[in-house]
Amino acid sequence: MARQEKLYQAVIDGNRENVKKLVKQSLDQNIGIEPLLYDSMIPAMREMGERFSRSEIFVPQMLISARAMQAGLTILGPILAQSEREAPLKVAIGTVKDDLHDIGKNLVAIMLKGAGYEVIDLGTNCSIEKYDEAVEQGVNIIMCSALLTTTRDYIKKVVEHYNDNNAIKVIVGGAPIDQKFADSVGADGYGKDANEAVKIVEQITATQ
Ligand code: B12
Repeated sequence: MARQEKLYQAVIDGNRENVKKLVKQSLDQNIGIEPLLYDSMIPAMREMGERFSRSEIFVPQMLISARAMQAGLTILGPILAQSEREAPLKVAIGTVKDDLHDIGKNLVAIMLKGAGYEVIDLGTNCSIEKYDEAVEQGVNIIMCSALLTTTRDYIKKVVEHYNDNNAIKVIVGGAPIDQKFADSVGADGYGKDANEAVKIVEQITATQ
């Protein structure tokens, strides 16, 4: 599927209204949600990150694009989250301590809801205590998102915290995380995107 140039540009420009309009238009034209996300909206966020790295833009521009992206997700979310499953299995997801990035986490949460899971969204800046609160509510899959190389090390602490409890599985993801990192900290699973996140949760719940 080709990139929807106008949508891509609207996310880059941080034009919320245009993003919403173009997402609605694309859905009316039966363009699938996944191509919209993976060929247009996510690449636009990646491009913003690259411009930031080259000091061509600064935090406010990244933030404005992020808000436009979130505006698009408010339309796509409810469609993606429709599910038929009757007795949902519970998972908890949060962005780790000191990290405020939440678009990827939100997307993973939406896709999991769509796959029939009950998702406890712990938000951003999640400490171990917050994950523990979810465990107290009966969750046994903890999902950690990290977007900064400085915060991903907190994932190691979360994994170590649950090391002695075989019933709790920790799944990790986010831009600076890969399978090698996940293996090195002893995580139970890794997903490079929201689709893989759902697959790994399905694999783990199938064996529980
Ligand atoms: C938008 C953005 C922001 C926004 C965030 C708004 C928000 N509400 O999220 C704002 C402006 C606040 C921001 C702030 C900062 N940011 Co920023 N930001 C980005 C940007 C451009 C896009 C991130 C994004 O939303 N991508 C789109 C989503 C859909 O992708 P994703 O998050 O990777 O998620 C996917 C997968 O990773 C995976 N996934 C994600 N989580 C999980 C979890 C699990 C369990 C699984 C299985 C999978 C999974 O599935 C998702 C869907 O496919 C990135 C660039 C980039 N390439 O990532 C920089 C980037 C992450 N930011 C960066 C930096 C440096 C910062 C700041 C430190 C800047 C500053 N000087 O203040 C601050 C830090 C604030 C903090 N304490 O968190 C750097 C990080 C560099 C590094 N190596 O650590 C990046 C890479 C930009 C760059 N190239 O330099 N940022």
